[in-house]
Amino acid sequence: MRARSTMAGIARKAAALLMTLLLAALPGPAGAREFRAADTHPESYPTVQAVIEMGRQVSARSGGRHTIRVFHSRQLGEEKETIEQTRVGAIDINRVSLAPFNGIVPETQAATLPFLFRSAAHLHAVLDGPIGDEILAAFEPHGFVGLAFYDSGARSMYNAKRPIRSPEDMKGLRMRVQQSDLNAAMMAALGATALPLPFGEVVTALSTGIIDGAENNWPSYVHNEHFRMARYYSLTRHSMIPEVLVMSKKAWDGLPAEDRALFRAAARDSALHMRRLWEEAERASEAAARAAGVEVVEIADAEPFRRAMLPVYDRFIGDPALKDLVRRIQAAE
Ligand code: GTR
Repeated sequence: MRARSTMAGIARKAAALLMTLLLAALPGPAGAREFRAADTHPESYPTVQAVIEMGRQVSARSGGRHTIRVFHSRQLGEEKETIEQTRVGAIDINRVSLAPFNGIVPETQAATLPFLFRSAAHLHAVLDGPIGDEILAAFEPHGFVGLAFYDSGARSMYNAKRPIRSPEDMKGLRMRVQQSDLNAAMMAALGATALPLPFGEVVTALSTGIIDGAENNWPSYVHNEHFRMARYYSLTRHSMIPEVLVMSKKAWDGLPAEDRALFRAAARDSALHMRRLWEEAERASEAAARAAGVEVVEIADAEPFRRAMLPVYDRFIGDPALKDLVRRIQAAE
């Protein structure tokens, strides 16, 4: 009797094991999978937190079928490299600045121009409306699906040498720029030497003196430790380059329509979540820099900077369709 029940127990266990193995060998329900997302910033940064939030939403809305794993702190590489990896499908989701996309998606140049957006309200009005959708759609022929924009505030000049008050103060400074020809030209137009470098190399380049300074928003300057070496932060607020969240077209094409809608909605919701985090991050980073003794230089009149940078409009926005895009951005209320 006992022997028989032991045999039955073993048979039951073997059947259960067989079932587990069979299930593991089968594809998950409707293409369930983990999506790999890249970000250059550290975990605490608002963009990283926003993609983590998007992942929560995607899991909840897909009944746990899909998850997003965020590789922050450039674990998957610098922005230019992660963009290429996203194009070939090795990375599924990428949160990057529009600037490193300038050479790939021409329309991104329009939103990268200096002194284009007048305020955060103007930027939101443009990006939340049809112009924003048009720029997002422009990614598709190049192997990406534009999902949403994230805020990035205003970028200002900082350096280790001297307070910058006017374009004359920029002369001869070696300034790092994002890897975008437009940004290099913008910096050169001010008389500085523009050095395009990956973001992750800025800290070392500052501490070894390869560069004198760079330009960025408050949170990037503080969260990435640039403020420890570059002690002068001048509020030029010369550009407001949006961040973009893209999905690899390869990953997108593998999704059924209802999952695509789910990813789009979760991305857009994460952008709103990000906006709240962003305002707080800007405030906190500025306060941290000031508390650490950074000399913050108010620029009473940014007009000389604007005038000096203006030639980049004609140089990069020659194409009539791009000209029209810029005109519509400027005209938006
Ligand atoms: C930051 C942006 C990063 C990166 C960086 C840079 O503002 O969030 O994605 O592009 O600027 O200057 O390289």
